[in-house]
Amino acid sequence: MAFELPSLPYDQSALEPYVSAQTMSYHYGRHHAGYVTNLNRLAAGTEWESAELQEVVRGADGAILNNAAQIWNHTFFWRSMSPGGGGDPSGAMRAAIEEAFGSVDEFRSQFAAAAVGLFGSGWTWLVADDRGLEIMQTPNADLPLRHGRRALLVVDVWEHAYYLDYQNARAAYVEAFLDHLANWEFAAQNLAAG
Ligand code: MN3
Repeated sequence: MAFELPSLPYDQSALEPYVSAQTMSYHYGRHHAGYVTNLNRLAAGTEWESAELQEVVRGADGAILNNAAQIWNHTFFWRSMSPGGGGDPSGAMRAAIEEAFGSVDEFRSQFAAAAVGLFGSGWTWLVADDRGLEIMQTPNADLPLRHGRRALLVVDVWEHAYYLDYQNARAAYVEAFLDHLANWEFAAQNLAAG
């Protein structure tokens, strides 16, 4: 069975004005879709051709891994945002953040600094492992699953994620993510699933 592009959890204009429909049309419709096209081409005739995406992400390497990981990462990223999201988490999610970082404000400060400071292309994650919650940086297509950690929330800081809307101002994009987009309900579900 071919790898497929998962549908978006909302309309392409749903995150405006923080992420424009134009950005979504390129980011989802060209970049995310492109990774699916590439993976199907690269995996054809290999041991990965009929594998589940998660198995490919766990076990493959090289270009097959990179494209599979980017499919996984983007699918997780769309779900890490929601219309009317952002602001402070509540309930168990808030308690876990406060335990790990001292306060929600301190978490925001550390997360923003990490996302703004990541050199080049990559992802900034909130992850969980047996030590608790941490902020994790991954370059390019890399992801927490490859490092024994569980993803709770992610922001894509590749330039294609924000350049049409924010140009070089990555800090403004990250601030919009934290203030208006971060899907804390999704993060809480991922926390509870552990
Ligand atoms: Mn991207």
